[in-house]
Amino acid sequence: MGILNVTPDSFSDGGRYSAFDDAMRRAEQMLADGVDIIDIGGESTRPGAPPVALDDELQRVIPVIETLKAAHVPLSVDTYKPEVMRHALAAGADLINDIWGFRMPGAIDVVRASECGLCVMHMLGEPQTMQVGEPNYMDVVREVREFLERRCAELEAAGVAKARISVDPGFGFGKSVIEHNYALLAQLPETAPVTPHGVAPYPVLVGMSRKSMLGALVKRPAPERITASVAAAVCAAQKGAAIIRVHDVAPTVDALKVWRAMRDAVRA
Ligand code: PT1
Repeated sequence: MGILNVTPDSFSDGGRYSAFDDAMRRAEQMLADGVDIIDIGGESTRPGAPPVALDDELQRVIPVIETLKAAHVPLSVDTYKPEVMRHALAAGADLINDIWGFRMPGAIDVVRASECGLCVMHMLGEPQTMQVGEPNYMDVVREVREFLERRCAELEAAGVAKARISVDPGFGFGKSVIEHNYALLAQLPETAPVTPHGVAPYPVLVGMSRKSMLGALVKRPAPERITASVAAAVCAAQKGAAIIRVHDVAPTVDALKVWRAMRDAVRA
């Protein structure tokens, strides 16, 4: 999944891709690099980022969806606002990626009336304040899984088919930079809900690209965390992640080709 920020304050590209034309150029490059899903976002949700007004978010995101429909690549929209979800789906979005896990009033009603895919993410607190002070858990892996279980149960009770849902532990969203994030990565399969029969019905989506959980280790600013991001992507793939949300599509696709060859190898 390639990240397409349509925001003037994007945390890792200095806002160079805020304009529609720049978003299109970046989308074309991602397509050439072998992206499978494009995730379009009109509001930055990194820690401390300011909220964006509904009309501004719509003006950023909708024209990009309408134009990229012609590329016939699955389109995801990164939003928690039910009104943005509704317009995005009407414009042809295939998947709604909600960092709030469809907790905003009206969000479930929008997606139940469609056949779109969903990404249900765990977040403790809210973007403005989630990294202020130390996030606290008794058992981060269990608490993330139980949250995702409750969200999926509510969505399914409202009529959203299980097969439409993916889940995301929400790296960097109310997690301590090292301890919580790396516990979640190390135990990635245990962050996803399972049925009473132990079947894992939900694909896991992860987003670690250029985040501070990498910066804290390699001590580099966000644009220089590409190698660390690729390493994190390979780790996540090995831990069973189905969808990996990244800024840097080309190096990630290369790295995952190597990982996949190993996975698929037969004893020679
Ligand atoms: C994510 C994600 C997202 N991350 C999904 N959607 C962001 N499904 C936006 C930092 O610590 O992981 N999953 N949409 C971006 N959010 C952050 C969070 C960016 C933390 C940076 C950090 O640096």
